[in-house]
Amino acid sequence: MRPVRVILNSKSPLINTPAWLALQDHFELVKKTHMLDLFEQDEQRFSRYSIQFKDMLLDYSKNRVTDETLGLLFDLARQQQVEEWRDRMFSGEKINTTEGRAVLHTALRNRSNKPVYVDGENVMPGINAELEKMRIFSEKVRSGSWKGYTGKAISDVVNIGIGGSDLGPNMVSRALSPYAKDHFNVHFVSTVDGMQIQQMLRDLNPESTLFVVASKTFTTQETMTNALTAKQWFLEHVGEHGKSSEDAIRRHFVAVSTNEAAVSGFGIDPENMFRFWDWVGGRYSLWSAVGLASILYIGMDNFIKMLEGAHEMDEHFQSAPLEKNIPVILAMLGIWYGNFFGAESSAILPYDHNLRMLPAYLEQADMESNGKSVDREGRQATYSTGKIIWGAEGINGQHAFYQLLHQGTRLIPADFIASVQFPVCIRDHCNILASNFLAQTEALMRGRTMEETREQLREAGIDPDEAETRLPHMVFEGNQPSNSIVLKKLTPRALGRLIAMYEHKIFVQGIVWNLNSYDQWGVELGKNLTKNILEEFETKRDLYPHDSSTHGLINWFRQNREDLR
Ligand code: G6Q
Repeated sequence: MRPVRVILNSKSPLINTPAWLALQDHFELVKKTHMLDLFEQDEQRFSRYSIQFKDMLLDYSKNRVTDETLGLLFDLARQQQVEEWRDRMFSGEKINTTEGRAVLHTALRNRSNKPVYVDGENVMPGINAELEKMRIFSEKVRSGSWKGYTGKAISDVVNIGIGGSDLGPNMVSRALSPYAKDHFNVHFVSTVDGMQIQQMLRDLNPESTLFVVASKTFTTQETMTNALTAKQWFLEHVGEHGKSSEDAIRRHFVAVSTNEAAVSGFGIDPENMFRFWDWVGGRYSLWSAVGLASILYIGMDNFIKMLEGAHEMDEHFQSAPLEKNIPVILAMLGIWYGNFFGAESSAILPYDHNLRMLPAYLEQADMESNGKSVDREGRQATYSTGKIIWGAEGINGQHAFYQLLHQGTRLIPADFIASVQFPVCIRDHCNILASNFLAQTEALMRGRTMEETREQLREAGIDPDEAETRLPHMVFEGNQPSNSIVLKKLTPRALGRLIAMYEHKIFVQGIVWNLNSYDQWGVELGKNLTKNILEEFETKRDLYPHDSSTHGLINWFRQNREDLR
């Protein structure tokens, strides 16, 4: 018999705490309440359960909550010391205990410039110096005064990175594309599937392409492989022109990293390295030099506006009472559904084409942060933690998966995100998009009763017998919760606020569940086993024991690829 793999001597006490038990009791009383009744009982429900913050409106009235529910949820937040932990994070305390690190992405956008200390050192001068270095560099590139190895200006930036070193700047670049410079493109390479980089390089001119190799560690397998492929491609072209490769690399390769030795080892001049710090987690790094590709695309002034927007949300999060605190409200609603209703997932549904990457970005931000089953003290979490986050551009989803939201058996709370003013408003596109956005949350909440459906079928002239057969299939239970997050316009500032709002929501949930949201040990094991299998492929030998499934799969690759035999 194999030894027990994990020994967790103790269990996290959360579900036996007073605030949790009170919510459990309350849930039993209200779990069947329909939101439509709550709206009918209270004409002020929208104004009482919505908050305007700057240009953003959060309407959380379409949730299965009453004042009592919210009160109990805030009691839980207080019991779990959300405010105390929040202050510890902002002050630079090492709350990422398993890695011994502070969690200070908020310092990167600390536009007040008030000192923030880590190990007795104020981190603000370093942050400001790096911002200044990025401003100077990005202005040179964007103005065309930074020349490539044949004297051409840069027209294309390729960010080579993965995970936190890809999703953030990628999402920001898409979101703020209306602010980009004309005839200036940004591309993102992340997967080690050579298809992606090959297709991209085929369309690029090495004389006017700048590569940003973004990797906190500068050891990530996928990124370093892509960076070497890009370098090789580039040097082949430089060779054709008979230019010095060292000078050419200096003009076309820059690095974003915390690892200077590895950057130099790769052949990138440390002068061309943009730094950040171990207290910036990968999935929280878009505010740091990891944002360089997006800065080159949208310009430093717009990037600073995004930082300002995020800082505004930081200030709101730090100062608003829990009852009026947007990230806290969103977090506690998520806990209500996840831990009491048993909702397993939560959807992110932007009605704004430029926010199409937001679901992918938030999948990482949320699931890598709170996908944990052990609490901060190493005890087993006996309650659900991070929910499955998923989503897509809402209007496309309507024609694909919304059926399940409307009539499926699962409860899936959703965030509907829209902008009121669009950068492009051709003919009636804007009104159609906005109407769909509004109608979907209404339909999810309201549903359609048996009587209403019967009446509609009668009005449509359907034969009564046929109508009775169809009836059960056409009824909508409704009572599906949603938040509407409406931006006046998707500006850099608004985007900054939006992302910071989600970061703090994730933080609050992590605190309530007593997790360390800032480590990610769960990504290690697969990486280690990859090394073993890669070695077996390269040496064409069986070096490590595997289960019969993995062994069989390895052999299937070998049988079907001559070079592996
Ligand atoms: C983020 C994760 C992960 C990380 C990537 C890339 O929080 O740690 O997504 O960003 O693995 O790591 P490097 O930046 O070190 O290449």
